[in-house]
Amino acid sequence: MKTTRRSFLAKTSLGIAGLSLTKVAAPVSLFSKNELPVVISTWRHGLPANEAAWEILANGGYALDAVEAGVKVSEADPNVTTVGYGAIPDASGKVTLDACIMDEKGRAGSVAYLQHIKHPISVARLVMEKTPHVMLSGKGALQFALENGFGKEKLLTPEMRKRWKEWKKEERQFSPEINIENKRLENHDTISMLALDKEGRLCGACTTSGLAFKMHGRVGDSPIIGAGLFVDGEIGGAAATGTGELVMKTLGSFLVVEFMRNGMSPSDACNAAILRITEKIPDYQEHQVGFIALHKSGETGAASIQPGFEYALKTKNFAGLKEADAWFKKW
Ligand code: SD4
Repeated sequence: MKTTRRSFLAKTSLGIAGLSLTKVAAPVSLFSKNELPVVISTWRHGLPANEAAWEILANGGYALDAVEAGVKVSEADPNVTTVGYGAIPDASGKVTLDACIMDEKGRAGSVAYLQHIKHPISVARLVMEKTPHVMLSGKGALQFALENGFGKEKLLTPEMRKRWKEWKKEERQFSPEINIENKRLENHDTISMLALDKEGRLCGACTTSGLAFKMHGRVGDSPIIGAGLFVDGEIGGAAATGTGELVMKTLGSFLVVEFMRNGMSPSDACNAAILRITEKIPDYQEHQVGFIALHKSGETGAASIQPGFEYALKTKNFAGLKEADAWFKKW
C-alpha cells in the first residue's frame, strides 16, 4: 500500500518541525563523548567496510582515515560489483568510477569518470588535500592519479566481461532496476559511509561504478558534493545510494543536512528528503533512492523510496544491518 503524504508526515515529526531551511540548528539529543565513535554505511557490504573503519576509530584515529579505509574494502572486493575493482562496466564495456570525500571542516575532493584506478576514493582525497580544486574528471583525473603514484590496473574482471557480453547480445536499453542489489545477491550498490570519531570529527566518503551498463560518459550523484555526499562538521553528514539522477535533481545529501540544521532528527531529515523526491520527480515510483544520515551528536537515521534498503551501523553497543524507513511499505 502506498504511504500517503498525511500518514508519512504523521509517522515522522516533519509536520511539527516544518520544512523551512532558514532556522538555525536545535540540538538533537546529545550523545555523551564516551558513546563515540559511530560509523554508518550503505548496504550489506557496509558490514566489512565498517569493521575496517572501526579499527581506526576505536584506536582514537581520525574519521577521515576511517571512511577512506572503510570504503576501500568494497573498492578492492571483486564480489562487490558496483564499486571499484570487479565492477559492472558501462554500455561500452568500460569500468568508469565516481567517488568523493569530505572532512569535518567542509573540505571536499572528488573524481568522476575515472578509469583504471582501483581506489578512486584515495584519488578524491588527494584532490582535496593537494589541489586548489574540488573535482577532477576523466583523463585529467587519471593523469593526476598516475602522477601521484597510483598504479594503472585492469578493473574489468573476466566475469564482468562475460556479463557485459551477454547484456550486449540481448541489446537491452539502459534502464535502472529498482532494488537490483536485492535481486542479484552479488550485485550490491554504491558504498557511502559517514563516521564520527572520538574527538567528534565527522567525515564522509562515497564511491561507485554507478548504474550497471550506464551510457558511456554518464556521471552519477556519487562524486557530486551535496548530491551523493555532504558533510557539515558542525551539524552532521548525509549520503545517498540509488538512482543518481533523482538525487542530483534534488541535491539530496545537502538537503538532508540542511533539514538537520533546521532541527530535524537524522531519521526525519532523510524522510523529508525522500518526500521531496516524491513531490518533485514524477516517475519516482520506478526508482530506488536511499539516504543515510549521521548527526554531530552521534544519532543516525535512514530512509528510502522502496523497501529493502539496508544499511550497516556500528557503535559501541551495536554492530549489524538495519532496514531504512521506506516511502512504499511492505504490507
Ligand atoms: C549512481 N547512485 O551512479 C549511484 C549508483 C547507485 O544504486 O547507488 N546505484 O547513480
